[in-house]
Amino acid sequence: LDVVSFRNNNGRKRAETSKKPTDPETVHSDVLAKVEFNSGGNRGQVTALLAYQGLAWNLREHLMERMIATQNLWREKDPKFVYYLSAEFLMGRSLLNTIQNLELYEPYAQALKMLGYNLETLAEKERDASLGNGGLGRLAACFLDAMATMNLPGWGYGIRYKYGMFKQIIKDGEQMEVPDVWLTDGNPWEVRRPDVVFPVSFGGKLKKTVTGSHELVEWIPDEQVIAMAYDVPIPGFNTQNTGNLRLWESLPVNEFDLDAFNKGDILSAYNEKGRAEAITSVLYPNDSTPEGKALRLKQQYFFVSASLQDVLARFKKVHGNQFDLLPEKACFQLNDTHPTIGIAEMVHLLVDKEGLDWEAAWGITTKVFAFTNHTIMPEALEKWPVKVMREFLPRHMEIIETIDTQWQAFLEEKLSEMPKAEKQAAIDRMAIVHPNQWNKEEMLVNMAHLAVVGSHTVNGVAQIHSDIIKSTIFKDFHGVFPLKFQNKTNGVTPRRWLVFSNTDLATLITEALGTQEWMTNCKLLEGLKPFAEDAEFRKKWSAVKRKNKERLGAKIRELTGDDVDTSSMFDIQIKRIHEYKRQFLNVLSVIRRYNTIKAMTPEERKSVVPRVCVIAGKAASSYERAKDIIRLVGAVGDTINTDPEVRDLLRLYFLPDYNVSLAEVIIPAADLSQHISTAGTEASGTSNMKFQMNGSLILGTMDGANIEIAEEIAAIQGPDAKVGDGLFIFGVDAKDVPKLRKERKEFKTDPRWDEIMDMIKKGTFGNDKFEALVDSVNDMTVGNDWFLLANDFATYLDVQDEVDAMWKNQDEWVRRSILYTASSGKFSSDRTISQYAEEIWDVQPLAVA
Ligand code: CBF
Repeated sequence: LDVVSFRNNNGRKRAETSKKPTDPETVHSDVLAKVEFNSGGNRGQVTALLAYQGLAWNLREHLMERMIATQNLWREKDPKFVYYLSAEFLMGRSLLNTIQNLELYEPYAQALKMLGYNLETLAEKERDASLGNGGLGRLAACFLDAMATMNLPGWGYGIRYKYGMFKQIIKDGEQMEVPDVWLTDGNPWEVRRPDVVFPVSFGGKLKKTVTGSHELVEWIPDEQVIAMAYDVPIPGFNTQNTGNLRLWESLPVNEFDLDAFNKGDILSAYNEKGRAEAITSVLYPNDSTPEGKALRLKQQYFFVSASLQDVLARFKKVHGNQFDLLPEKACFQLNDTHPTIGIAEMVHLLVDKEGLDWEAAWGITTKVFAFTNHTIMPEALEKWPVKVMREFLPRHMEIIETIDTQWQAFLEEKLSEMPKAEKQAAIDRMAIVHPNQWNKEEMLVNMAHLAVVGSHTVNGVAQIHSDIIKSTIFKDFHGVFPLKFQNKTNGVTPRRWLVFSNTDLATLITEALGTQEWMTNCKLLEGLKPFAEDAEFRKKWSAVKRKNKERLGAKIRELTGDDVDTSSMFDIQIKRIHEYKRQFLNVLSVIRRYNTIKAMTPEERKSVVPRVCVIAGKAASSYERAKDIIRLVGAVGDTINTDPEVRDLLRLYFLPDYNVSLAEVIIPAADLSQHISTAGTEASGTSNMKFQMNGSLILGTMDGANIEIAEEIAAIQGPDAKVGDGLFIFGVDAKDVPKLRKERKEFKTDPRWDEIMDMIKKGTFGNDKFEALVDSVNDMTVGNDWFLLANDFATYLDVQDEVDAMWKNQDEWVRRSILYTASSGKFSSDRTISQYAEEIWDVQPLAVA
């Protein structure tokens, strides 16, 4: 690669390829060449789709060039790598992200103009790569961005789902799920790698041969598929380094059964192809809800097996069979329990394929895996029936049983001081294979327990969450291995979530700070603090917000047909629909607001703060209660938005098909954002961080990362500020939740609550009475209203009043908004990743010079 150096805007020395296309004419002719040669398109009639594809193919070439340079350097220096194993990568769109990461906006925008297109409009042609459900998948995408930007040797490994997260359509108020056919027009951002293929096996039986004291186990599978790699280059910002996301597609060993076809059995001729391709067909659309399908286990094993084989193949090219060096060269981060079968696969590969003895293999395995837990929702902690595991992965089931036996023997010794019964109870609680608590006949493999036992580090994703896992789901394990447990508070990439999606705010920040260095060193945002006191600056800050609100207003018009007043407060709650996230509570307060306005005289109404409330998010397809909530939002919205007495003061919209691209429009436009989960239930949350960066005030509970956001906002205000100052905080404390749940029967509901429940039950909103939803929070039995909506209702209404009062003081509101952005530096994924790199992975940056 022909490399030259130059100085960029920040005055820092940086390397650049000589091929960087900085003049629009070159870009224009390169794109036209792509249109012609890659797709046979006509230069004279470049359709929008072809223009987008031509541009993307052209950019991919630059990315590949950089990626190859990065890989060559890493191959030469042989540093330690991290492999981020994740069943989900919620990437969103790539076009603008790539152009802006490569700092090529001007030449590309101009080249497109020459083709008759506007870059932003064209960018909307791209379908989101929605290979994830929500927070966990988006976190993985932010981490890849940070790893590339920080020059860290590392790859992501996942699944190339043919159908990603379903498209949500709202029909007659109901969520309908439509397949996400994101690959129909091809995916110009990936490179198919028919040269990178591995076999992945399932089922069959074990053949054992004993020689002396050594038992050789041979797995004779009865099903095999081929994993083929697709590489997706990941641009870093302000660096040559380009990372890689390797996604696997499942293919049949034999495409077509000619025999069956010749016998006239045409459908059977495709059987093997159909079975193989099914493995990577669909992303399971569940977030923090259970999914026990065997196909999901096959998906998990499929991508993990291919990834480990791939890493070991590269390792062996350099180090032969010196596997004791593996921990110095590789760390595998398990993104939740989904890739945990990798622990058994590593033992299988080392023992059965490479001939290591068990002790050596197990020693290496426990030094290369690290595990992140992302939720304490018990139903999301995966447990596979032994029967299913044995059927599909007989050798792995046996390996897991051996791990469990040795683990329990270790515990016997470790806990030998304990009274016998107590010790046995502790061992049973920590067992990897244990009976199903609801059906003692059935044995389950507890994947979280396997992950804790097989990993050198276990981390939660926000301080409160990391503390909670140590005292709840992993309490016993923490007692045994206190040093294994860490916290790594999540972070989000400031490039996608501020610099590129809120370009006007980014420009204003750069002007104020006199440098764009904050884009890779977010702590510098603190320099905005004095500007919060500057009336001129506040005016500019508000003008940016207003422009972003107009952009969202146009989106609302496009999606609902309604115009909204952009001087109203934009009050937003966007996230997966789940009972613990309490969108229902939000709707209840909107109904309360509606009732209050209705009861006012026209004169009184003049003092009401106008609000446009927006809720968006998808419900898991089988989660009825969550779907009820969507219907209720729609029904209440229909009533309010068409009521002439109220519609100028209050609106409620459910925006369909929430995804990364929609979030990029919504977040910069928010005045207020709601993060109102029951304390102790949201592991971290990451949209709260994105809203904070974009200067949206936060209404929330002391839960997940809200707490650390509150700490940062307090810190920037000075030593006299208390945690919570500057935010709108309400709700019970996490530590009181168990007790309050037990006292549910004695709880006296607020009369305003009762009034609203009666309204819903009477059918005030549409034709529906939402019985099941209302019952889920009202029937005063222990265990009902599990997420304590009734308990938090009154303080929630009080804090909403505080929000209104603060809005009336716009100077103070905008001042706070600036302080939010100024204090958001901690929540850059660069900070999170540097902590993972130093404290878990032991991986050092290595940049292309
Ligand atoms: O850690 C990333 C996110 O993961 C979840 O979305 C998850 O799927 N378990 C959690 O619910 C979020 O709190 C968390 O921020």
